[in-house]
Amino acid sequence: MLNKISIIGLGYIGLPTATLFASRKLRVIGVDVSAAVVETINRGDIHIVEPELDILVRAAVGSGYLRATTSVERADAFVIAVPTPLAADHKPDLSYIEAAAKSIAPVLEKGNLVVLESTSSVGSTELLARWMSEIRPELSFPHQAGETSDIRIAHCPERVLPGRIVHELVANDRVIGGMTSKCSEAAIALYRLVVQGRCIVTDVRTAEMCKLAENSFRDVNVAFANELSMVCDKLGIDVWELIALANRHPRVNILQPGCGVGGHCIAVDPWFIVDSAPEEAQLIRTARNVNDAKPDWVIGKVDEAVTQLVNSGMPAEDICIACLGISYKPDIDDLRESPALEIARTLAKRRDTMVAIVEPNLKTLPEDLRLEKVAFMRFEEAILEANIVVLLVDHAEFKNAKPKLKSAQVLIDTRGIWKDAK
Ligand code: SAJ
Repeated sequence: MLNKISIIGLGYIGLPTATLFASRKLRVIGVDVSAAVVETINRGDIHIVEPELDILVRAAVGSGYLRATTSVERADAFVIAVPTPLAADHKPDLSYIEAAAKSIAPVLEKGNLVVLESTSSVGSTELLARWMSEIRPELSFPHQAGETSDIRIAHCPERVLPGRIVHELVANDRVIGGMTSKCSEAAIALYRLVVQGRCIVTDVRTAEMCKLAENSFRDVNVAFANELSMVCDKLGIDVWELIALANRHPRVNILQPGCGVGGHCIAVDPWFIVDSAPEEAQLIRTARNVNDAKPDWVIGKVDEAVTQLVNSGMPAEDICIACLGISYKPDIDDLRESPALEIARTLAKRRDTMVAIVEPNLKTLPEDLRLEKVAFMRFEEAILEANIVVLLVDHAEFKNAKPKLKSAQVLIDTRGIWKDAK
């Protein structure tokens, strides 16, 4: 019976997932290591920006079906949605999964289901089972007892797009990899409560690899667009016009170049494949390197513009560079692995010019950007002040603005949205 569900990790995936189960009138215990996050949620508020999430959290907490806490309690099913960042040398850091496993193990009871949703390197779900079994030797786990195990374990990677999480959590198909058939069946029973897409069963390692392959596919395709943008710049061709033309071919669909690839997923997950198969994953590694190099290329363009202005007689300290957008993609506040933030940070830390940062999705600048000669500005103000305008993120506010820049102002539009601004 699935009466009580525990979600471990109340971030971008865990919190919406918790509210979804709560909206189906299941008792949900959300667990997070941060007391501040727990307190915010129990007030019915949210600590992240995601469309519709505030309404869902308020309703879930208000109805009494969702409660947050810092310590794991007994439940029928546990869903782990903790981060899997990169450690040194681009290796997957599974320490959050290990900590989650070790916090769940003491409260496990016969018949419980544990689902790992966090994006994981191949083999992580089996490791999770081992970590828990070491703490609870009197219970049997699937790697020991197969179909007769006391505890069911499955991997069901989250595949939702930040900005559309609430919709995609319900609508997307789910890939479910149980460690045994019974594990898969138990996981399907859980997800069927909330998912309208199909729940498709596979083995646990294929489920892990499926998620990594999806994000690597996107990374490779964005790398192609980013490489094209640098080639076209060298050859004096408008890359956005080129892509629009090429995409008229019925079997071509080139993605959009930008200032780099960010986020906690696409900029991270391909390295998990490279780590597992370093000799074989040549294209995936190269794509990562192409995308990681794009911010430096943009900084090179800013440097060229600064040199031009200095050569025309303007003192460097009078030059104002406006960085428009620092989140990792449009219309969200998420700064994780953001190439735009990396560019703004590099320019800000030099302290030779002034830097104006515009980010409509943040209320204040991140701590390390609160520096002398760095200002957090409104869009209109920055456009007036700047000598060099660097459009980094295609936020709706910028897309809708359609500004007319003065002839002396330099525009570096990494997203190709201001064709008529100059
Ligand atoms: N980007 C471009 N050009 C494009 C598309 C994306 O430069 O044409 C950049 C974005 O600006 C951003 C980065 O790529 O910096 C990633 O953005 P995204 O919108 O492609 O993806 P994420 O990281 O927000 O979410 C991805 C999704 N994966 C796929 O689309 C295959 C999502 O479905 C996953 O659930 C999510 O990763 C995750 O959690 O793994």
